[in-house]
Amino acid sequence: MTSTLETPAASPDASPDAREVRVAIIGSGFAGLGMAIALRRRGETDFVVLERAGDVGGTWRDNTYPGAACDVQSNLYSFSFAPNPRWGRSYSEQPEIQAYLRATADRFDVRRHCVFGADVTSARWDDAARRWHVTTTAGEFRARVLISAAGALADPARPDIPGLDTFAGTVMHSARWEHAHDLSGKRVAVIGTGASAIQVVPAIQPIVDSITVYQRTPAWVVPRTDHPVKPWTRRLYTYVPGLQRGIRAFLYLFREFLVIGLAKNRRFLRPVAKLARTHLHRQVRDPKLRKALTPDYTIGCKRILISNDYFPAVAAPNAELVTAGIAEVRPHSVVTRDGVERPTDTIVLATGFSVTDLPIAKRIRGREGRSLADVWSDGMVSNRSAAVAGFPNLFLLVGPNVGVGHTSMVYMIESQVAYVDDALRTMDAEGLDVLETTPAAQEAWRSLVAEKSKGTVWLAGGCASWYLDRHGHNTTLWPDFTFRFRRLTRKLDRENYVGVPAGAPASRPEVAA
Ligand code: N01
Repeated sequence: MTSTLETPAASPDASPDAREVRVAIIGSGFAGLGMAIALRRRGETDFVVLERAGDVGGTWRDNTYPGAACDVQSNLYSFSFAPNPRWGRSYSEQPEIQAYLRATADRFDVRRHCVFGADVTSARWDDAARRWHVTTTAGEFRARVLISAAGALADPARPDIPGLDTFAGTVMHSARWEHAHDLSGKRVAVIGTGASAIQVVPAIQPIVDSITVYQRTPAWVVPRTDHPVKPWTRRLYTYVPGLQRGIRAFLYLFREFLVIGLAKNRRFLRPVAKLARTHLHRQVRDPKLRKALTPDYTIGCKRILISNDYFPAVAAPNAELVTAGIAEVRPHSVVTRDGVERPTDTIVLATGFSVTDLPIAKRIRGREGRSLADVWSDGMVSNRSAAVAGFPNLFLLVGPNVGVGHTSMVYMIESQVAYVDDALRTMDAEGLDVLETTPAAQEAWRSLVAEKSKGTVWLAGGCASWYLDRHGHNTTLWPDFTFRFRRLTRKLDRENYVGVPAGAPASRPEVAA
């Protein structure tokens, strides 16, 4: 991105030491790296990636719990422009995905743009200077454009269980695993039965003294068709890259069929539910345990999980599934609502992430000092999941309504990166200082998402999930085929933005009626 624009005067409170950049990207997970690579690939070098940790990788860097792996096939769960013919398994484990992200960052030479240890504590739009002032734990930055790629699965959610803080043993969240803590011989409580829990439980059950799984809602689980990739297949992928691309396309289409059941007509989910019921029936003999593990909501309402070893681990002699609900935690035990107290040495919180109340939203302040969290107090809204009225020159990756449960999030990220990149190129081409979406566009996108969400399994499937906010609205998932999202975000919808040319007086989008 080249620019001939004059740099406006700094506002009085701007730090003279702040580093000036065209673009600041928050986060270096799949989204932040994808954006950084897109900029590099077209020759842009005036940008930073602000990363709070010491390495790239985002959620794949942080989630190192035993058993951490992807439940989307490796051939699909990777950047389209950076296929990896050397995947070791059909479904990759965390270390391999993290190694892939590190290698991809190096290959496209974006690591030099990363500022590690830079936790963004505040980002504030300065209307006079037409800049974002970004304060981080590694210094201050002034950026024309701010791109938040902080992710939805970034900040662990700690459950509000009475007495949890009084526990004398170790409490760790699945996303902040303490590897130095030896679990062998310990009495371990695992709270939660989501995607993380069903990977942790079978990985630690063989080594612990006892494992108690505290289940609030049972999950639908289908078989995992994981296997090592044979060396000759890897050679084929290397020498015939079209083959891997073909398999990727097949996997993409195959998974997209699920959307018919999830979002269009729930009847099409029946075969999937039958598969899951048969899987449970085969793996769990005890009728009481089987009943406790049987969901009472429509499959797909929560993420469909895949595992071959979760049910056997829960049915193991040293395991217990507890459904009574946790009343309180005491210094050496967990007490359930039925009054039973179970002595406990370690508590694993597999309780997910803050998704509908993204912590980064409290730190980003747009016009008039309002934070994204304030603006989103009645639910996250955006235009095309990427821009918010009142927040000029801010773009969001992995923000509202881009989540997918049935396929690779990387596909959605690449759609978003292309859209934001088009916005940046439009600013260049038109010599714009400011680009801001309109409230009307935001309202239109909200209505479109609400309309598409009607009757979907996420709203009508009879479960409570983190896909819905506290008002019961779907503000996290894209409720349609992912290729439709790509079509709608292929190019910047310029008509839905107000642009302010360099040197022109400010103008702001009309407030929607
Ligand atoms: O978190 P979750 P997760 N008392 O929110 C329970 C991705 N992911 O870390 O269902 C008792 O899904 C809660 O119960 P309930 C993927 O996108 C991907 O497992 O709300 N229980 C639930 O069982 C996934 O969707 C992979 O009734 C409490 C669990 O904790 C996302 O991460 C692997 C509780 C939380 O489940 C999050 O998954 C792993 C309380 N107070 C994760 N609070 C891949 O393979 C919460 N729970 C790609």
